[in-house]
Formats: sequence, structure tokens, C-alpha cells
Amino acid sequence: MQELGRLEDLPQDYRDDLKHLNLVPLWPSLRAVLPPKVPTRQTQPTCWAYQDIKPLLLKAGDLTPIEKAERRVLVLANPGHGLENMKASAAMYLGMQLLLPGEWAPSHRHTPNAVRMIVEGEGAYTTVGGEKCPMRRGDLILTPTGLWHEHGHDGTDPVVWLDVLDLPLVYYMEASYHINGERQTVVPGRGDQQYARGGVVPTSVFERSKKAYPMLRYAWTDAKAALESMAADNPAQETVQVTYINPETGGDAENILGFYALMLRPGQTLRLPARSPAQVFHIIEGQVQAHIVDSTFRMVEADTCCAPGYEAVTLKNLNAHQAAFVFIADESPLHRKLGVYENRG
Ligand code: 1HN
Repeated sequence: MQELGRLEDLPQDYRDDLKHLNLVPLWPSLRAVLPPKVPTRQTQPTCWAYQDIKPLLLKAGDLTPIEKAERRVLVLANPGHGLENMKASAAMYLGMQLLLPGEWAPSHRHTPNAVRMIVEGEGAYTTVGGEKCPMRRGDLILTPTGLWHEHGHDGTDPVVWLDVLDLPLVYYMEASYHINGERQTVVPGRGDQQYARGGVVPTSVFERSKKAYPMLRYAWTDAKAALESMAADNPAQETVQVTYINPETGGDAENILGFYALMLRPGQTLRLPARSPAQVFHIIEGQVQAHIVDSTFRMVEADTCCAPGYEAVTLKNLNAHQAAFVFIADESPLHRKLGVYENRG
């Protein structure tokens, strides 16, 4: 490939003239912004063990009262992006949030979309757009763009969840902001009850739901049952996976990031193809080895790792007798909408 001219090849007075006029020559940077065949990725395969996070998160509970934090979170930051940038990948933010019994994380709404994957503890709830969603291990709760949300805890033990947001993308777009609000009034009509079974949705005689996000809580008991029934129905099916969708549209649950639950059969090794979106893997149940580029991570319940896009990932269920369950978040909806989605096999 043709070597392109460097900045240093240009006379200093010419470079000074350009700079003075806010002009930049393209050719010295062209290969950097448009590399051959595969994009440059700052996302490094990175694993965060819950065993390491939990004591530090509980310590944050002692060190920083909820009033001083609003959201008490330790961010899972990818060193490839620079820790201070708080990115797991180019478009994904990950954080582990702690809420202690009796605490209250006040109502706000913001432009980035969020979801919460409940990791540990009983008795907490989040109210989203007036809908009170109980938080139980493995549940997925949406707080899509613009919806009011607040967290409370009536239980007796600490509750921890994993937040996944498209904050890095929305911030990069210079479109990230929040508004604080009053405590919400809980209103009747819970999406997780209305849409509790796949395949059948509430009949609306006059029109479909007016809610852009009719389902906000996806109970783990239901997602797990769907995976187990799929696996039992077709023992030859290699990829036993479900997608969290909007039950009214059939489309992705949120606009930018995609969410999935994967079951690995006892002892199964599954190769996920190289696709353009970056991915996050969080173990809901079981022991899983993840092989990503040059890294091999041995993961147990509540551990989280991320993989750059354009790389195949191999997951292995390390337990020969029990299924493993993995929550996956990825950038597929974003890549598809922008027309850059690729599956390279
Ligand atoms: C947020 O609103 C929450 O509501 C958690 O729990 C993490 C990270 C960045 C921006 C907003 C929450 C967040 C966040």
C-alpha cells in the first residue's frame, strides 16, 4: 500500500499557516481514521470479577452516603479507552450500583438509555415512568431515554445491579443531559404483567399501546423458562438464545444497545461469529470460560467481561452437569441503524 505523506514532510511555515486558519491536511491522518480492512479498536478484552468489585462497592456504602452520590456506582472502565472516559466499549458504559436498605436514589430522567441487570439482593425496586418494578436476581429492567426513574429499597440486605448505558455514544454526540424530578406517583398497569407471555399481547380494540416502551421489566424466571424450553425442544440447536424485545413492535427493547440471554448446555463450547458490534457478557448462573482475542477469562456468577467488535468469541460452560446462563449486551441496534453492521462469520 502506498505510503502517504507525513506532517513532518510539509514546511513549517505552511503548517503554521494552516493551523492559524483552523485547517488540517487530511493525508497524514488518513490511514489512522480509515485503516485497511479492520477498524482500529480501543476496546480491550477486559474482565471484572464480582468478587473484586463487591468489597469495594460495600466500602463505598460506608464512605459515601447516597445523598453525596445520587447513584453509588463503581464504573467498569476499559483501560483501552482510558479509565477516566468510563467506557466498556465505544458505545457502552457499565457500572455496578449499590443501594443499601432504606436508601433512596432520587428521580431523574436523561437522554442516554439505561438497563439494569440485577445481580444480588432482595427488596429493592425501581420506578420507571410511574411503573414500580421489583428487582430480583437476573431481572432486566429498562429505563429508556427520557423516562423518569428512581430507586428504593425496603429490604434488609444490600442490593447490587449492573447498569448498562449507551452513555459514551450519547455523550460523544453532545446529546447527554439530565433533569431532576419529584418523587413519582406509582400508576397501575405494569408491562411485565400485561406482556407476561410471549406470543400473546394485550388486545387493544381501538389502537396499540401508546407507550413507546410497553414492557420495562423482564423477569429472569420468564427468560430462563423460555431458554430451558427452547433447549429441551431441540437438543440439536447449538445457539440457545433469546432477545429482549419490545413486545408491541417486535423490535429491539431499546434503540441503541441490544440485550440477550444465552443458555450454554452442560459442557457446551459455543463459538460466536465475528460481528462488527462490541459485546458485554455477564454471568447470571454457572461457570463460563470466555476466549476473546488473546485473553481467556474464567468467569463465575456475577462476573462481567467485554469483547471488541469484529472478533469471534468462544464461550465454554465449565460445568459438565449444569447449564450456564449469560446476559449479553451489544451494539447491534446501533450498527444496524447506521448501516455498518457486519457478520464476518
Ligand atoms: C443513571 O441515571 C443511573 O439512574 C445509573 O441508576 C448510572 C450512569 C451515568 C449516567 C446516569 C441510575 C448512570 C446514570
